[in-house]
Order: sequence, then C-alpha cells, then structure tokens
Amino acid sequence: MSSLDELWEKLCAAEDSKSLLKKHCTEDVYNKLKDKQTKFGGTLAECIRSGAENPESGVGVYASDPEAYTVFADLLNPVIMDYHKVKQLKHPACNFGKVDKLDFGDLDPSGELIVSTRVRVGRSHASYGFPPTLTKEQRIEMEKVTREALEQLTGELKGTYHSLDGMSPETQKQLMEDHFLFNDSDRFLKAAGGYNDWPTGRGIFFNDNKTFLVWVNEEDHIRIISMQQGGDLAAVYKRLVEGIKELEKKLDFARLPTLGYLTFCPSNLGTALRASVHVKIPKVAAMPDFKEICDKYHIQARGIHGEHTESVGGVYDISNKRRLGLTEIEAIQEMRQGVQELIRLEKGEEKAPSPKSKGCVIL
Ligand code: ADP
Ligand code: CIR
Repeated sequence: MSSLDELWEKLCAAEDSKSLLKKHCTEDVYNKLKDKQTKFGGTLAECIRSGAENPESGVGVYASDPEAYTVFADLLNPVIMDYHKVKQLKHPACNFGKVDKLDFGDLDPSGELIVSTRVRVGRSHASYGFPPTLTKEQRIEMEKVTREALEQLTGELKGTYHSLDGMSPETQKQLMEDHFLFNDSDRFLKAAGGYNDWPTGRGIFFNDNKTFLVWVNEEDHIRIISMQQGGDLAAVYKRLVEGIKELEKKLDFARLPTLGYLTFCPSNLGTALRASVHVKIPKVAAMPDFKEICDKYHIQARGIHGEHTESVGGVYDISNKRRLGLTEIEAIQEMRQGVQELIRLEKGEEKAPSPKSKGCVIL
C-alpha cells in the first residue's frame, strides 16, 4: 500500500486530474495536514488515497472517520463547499416536512415513464471509524449493534437481516439485478478501503415486500432505504422517514451542526439523502443540453445499476445532487421538480403557466 509521500507524488504527477482533491489539496494544505492524526487513527493518507490512485475521480476524497471532518478540515471543507455549491458551511436542523400533508404524490400517475422510486439516507455510528480505520473485530461488533436495532422494528418496517457472509452467489445476483443489494465493484471505493475484510460485517435487512431495506457496512455504516415500483414518491418518502425516526431511537448517529449527518464520502453528508427515480427519458437524455438541464435543477443522472454505470434502454437514475445546506424535505422537492421538468420535456408538453401569469397573488 502506498505511503502518504507516494500518494502525494502521484497526485502532483496527475496534471490532468479534474478531481476536487487535485483542486483543493494544495502544497500548503498538504504540509499543514500531513502529520495529523484523528483519535480513530485516521491520517491524511486514508483521506486522499482513492483520489491519488484514481486521478479520474470526481471528488477523490473520503473521510477516514467522523473526526476527520474536524482534523482535516483544511482539505475537507473546501471540497465540501465546492461539491455542494455552498458559500458557507452551515446546515439546517433536520426537517422532514409534514409527511402526512405532502403537496405531492405520484410523480407519474400514468405510469408511462417512471419505473421505480427510491429514497435513501446514509448514517454513521458516532463511536466507530469509517472503513479504512476499522478493524475486522469492530466491523463485526458494529454489525451486531445495527442488527439488534433493526430486529426490533415492527409493522411495515419489520424484516429480516441477511448477512452477506454465507449468502449464496445466486441470491446475491438476483438481489443485485433487482436493485436491492450492493456489491464490491466500485474501484474508487475499493481504493479508499471500502471493501476491507469483505464480506465480513456486511449485510442487508429488508421487510417481506422489499420496500424498506437497510444496508449494513456497504460504503457507510448504515444506508436506510425505502423503494417501490412506480412513481409514488410520497409513499416512499413517508416510509423512509418512519424508518429513520425508529432507528434514531435506538442508535446514536454522527452529526455536526455545520455539516449535518457525517458520511464516509463528503459528497453524501448533510441530509445524506438521495431521492431517485428510474425514469425512461431517451429523448431528453439525447438533447445536447441534458447536462445543463440537470445542473439547472440540481439533479444528477446515473446509470441504472448505480453510480459509475450506464443507462439501459433510455432509463436513467435521476436524483437530487445537493445534500448539504438544505433540509430533507427541500432535497426531496428539488428532485421532484427536476424529475417533473424532465418528464415534461420528454413528453413535449407545454410548460405549466406560473401562478403569477394566472393572475394569482403570491402572499
Ligand atoms: P446510492 O448512493 O444511493 O446507494 P447507487 O448509485 O450506488 O446509489 O445505487 C445503489 C443501488 O440502488 C443500485 O443497485 C441502483 O440500481 C439502485 N437504485 C437507485 N435508484 C433506484 C430507483 N429509483 N429504483 C430502483 N433502484 C434504484
Ligand atoms: C469519485 O470521487 O468520483 C468517487 N470517489 C465517487 C464520489 C461520490 N459521488 C459523487 O460524485 N456523487
């Protein structure tokens, strides 16, 4: 494994890299941070390893542990501000909105374009490091703590925990094809130490109809997921909020007032929420300004098997890009508005008149 000096040399040599690591890890920052260490044993090497070894990274930085966000703030803060497009580091209190009185329901009542809807949040146990600083024993211990909390869930959230260790390859393949399960194929995450001791300590919890799922020790300690076929975002979101609130009663999650919920990758912190639809938009996706449209609405397009995969048959994963500096319900609304605009463009429909042009008075 490369030493910090070697990683720094690789980063300096990567002249064409467009990563946020390359942009913000200046010589001054490097010199200031190179001898620091967190109480979890995290060093700068762990934070920059993935980006230094993969110059084509977009972000290139991972936090070694929750304390890295303080100890290595001279690097992490500018990366966070750049990724989340915020001018200052502050994050509102958690606000899920009035989940029983949402002003939206199904994003595609005709069922023509949206295949499925999913909302997830990442969460980290406050008392454990992130993957590169964890021992095998800690992973196993953390899995046990999480599993015990999950096994107390009731009602629609009640489910079963399935350890990855011992799960048959056929079951894994089917769960992955159905978009329920993760795997160890992301080379950026691999370089960051995300798959150390794989598959030990990893697993998935889900209810009978697989609409509420929890990933344990994938990229983050915990990913809480609600999903179902079709476009009923309100139903998916309500179930997720219920799940988060129940788990918060049993577990302590790492959070900073300035950064919100802390995650392994700085691109995920804040609300740590990604709301996505799998939506058929072949025409819009072929438009030359597709990327500009997505940027305008703060949405991101991914392939249908997750980040760094391709679209299949014109179906894209469209989600909110921003997670920091806005509340949970605002992140959901950003994704909703972006998806509705893409659907409108795909169908070639007229833009709905704004309330003002209808003669309304906005109070
Ligand atoms: P995340 O960071 O949200 O976990 P990934 O891009 O790694 O995201 O995707 C994780 C998995 O979730 C993949 O298998 C992907 O296909 C699936 N997924 C994401 N959004 C949806 C959706 N709207 N419907 C069905 N599956 C989805
Ligand atoms: C990268 O830097 O490209 C990878 N480590 C993945 C970054 C995470 N996500 C993102 O850009 N949305």
